[in-house]
Order: sequence, then C-alpha cells, then structure tokens
Amino acid sequence: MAADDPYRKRHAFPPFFRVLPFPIPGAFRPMKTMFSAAACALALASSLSAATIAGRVTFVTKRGQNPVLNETVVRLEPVGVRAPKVAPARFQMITRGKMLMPHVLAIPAGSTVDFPNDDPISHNLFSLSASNAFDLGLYRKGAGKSQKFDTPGLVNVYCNVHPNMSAVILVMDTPYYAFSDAAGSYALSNVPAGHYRLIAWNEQGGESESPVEVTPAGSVAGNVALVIDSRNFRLTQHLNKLGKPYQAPSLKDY
Ligand SMILES: [Cu+2]
Repeated sequence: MAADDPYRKRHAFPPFFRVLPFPIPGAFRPMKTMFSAAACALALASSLSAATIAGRVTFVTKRGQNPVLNETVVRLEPVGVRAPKVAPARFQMITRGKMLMPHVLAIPAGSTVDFPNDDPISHNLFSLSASNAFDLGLYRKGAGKSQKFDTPGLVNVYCNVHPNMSAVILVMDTPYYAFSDAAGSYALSNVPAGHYRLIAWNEQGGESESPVEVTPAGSVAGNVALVIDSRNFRLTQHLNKLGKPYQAPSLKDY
C-alpha cells in the first residue's frame, strides 16, 4: 500500500462522477460535457456499468502455517485516477482477555478508532508503523483511549505491557474493499468502469495482486482468483514502544 498521502491534492470527484448528466452540488463538471449528447450517452453507460468483482483468495502454505482466511482484506486501487473519497467514521477495537478484537480492522483514512479496555489490568497500546505511529500510554479498564488514522497504510498495533497482544489496522484510500469469508471468497460491489489493481492482503503472507478492468459495459476482465504465497512468512518477535526487546514479564503485569 502506498505510504504517501493520495489526498494531498484535493480532488472533488473522480472522472466517473464528472460526466453525470445531472448537476451535483459542489462537483467539478466541465461545461462542454453538459450539452453533449455523446457525453450524456457515455455518462448513462458509466452510471449503469458499475460491476461487482467477486472471486476467491487461496493460499500456498508450508507445514505449520494456518492463515486466518476471513481476516483477508481485498481492495481495489484505481489506476490513473484518484479513488472516490470515503467519509471517515468511528470504529472500535477492544482489549479483552489480553487480546485485541477484532484482530484485523479496515478503516477509511481519517477515521478514528476507540480502544476501550475491558480487562481488569492496564494496557498500553502503541504503534511504530511509519506515518501512523502512536502511543496511547498506560490506561485502566474503561472507555480507554482513541486514535485518528490519517495516512493510508498498514498499522501494526501492539501493547507495551503484553508482547503477545497484537492487531492490524488497514487504513484505506479506496472505497472498494472487503473482508473475504472463511472460504476466501470475496465480493466488491458498485465498482465503476475503469482499470484497477486488485490486491489481497493477509497478515500471514502479505499481498498478492492482479490487474482487473471493469469495461464500460459493466463486465469484469482480469484474474480475480488471487493466490497469497505464505511460505516465506515468519512470525517475528516485535519490539516494545522504545524499539527495545520486551523485559521478562513481572507478576504485576499479568
Ligand atoms: Cu496489554
């Protein structure tokens, strides 16, 4: 996922919206397309041609590997145009039983995640991930703390007290994303005509991608069956918020 901010330059609407035959308040629309019959016909075709891209993600694993299939996130990144912006929202990732739930969360860029603590012990969530680094500090049971995520990318969330706690937040710069189901099947709906990178991500294996196209007639061309090769994936011990190895746990921490 690109680490740079794709919304640095404001872009009112993607080209798909620009040729709609009726006015949208605030939308940029070239005057000459307003009265062009050809443009209106094209607009009608575009507005009718939104497609559903559905397929399946499979894994190549070696012995001992067991990726969690329904924690696979599939997304589409438009090629050559900016993705429509998605309104930020509020999400929740709860600490309970020294686990972070959900373990994988996908959110639109600019969204805020609340981290309530349901445990009788204190936690200190943090991330050292570039562009979205944060440190919530130590906090007890209760409403917890919140964090806003502005930059698209992958955020590894850890606890500075409990080395085994981890989660991943995927900050999205596209509206077209979905989790696969437990069989690896996914569906991305309302995708307008255009060229895209179809990308599947799983924590245990990284990414796999394929070019796909939604034609002006609304059909889907390209390979929608993605394969994630997990064989080089290794679970490594992460460092604490100071970038140092965790100390041996003391009884009071647990
Ligand atoms: Cu903790």
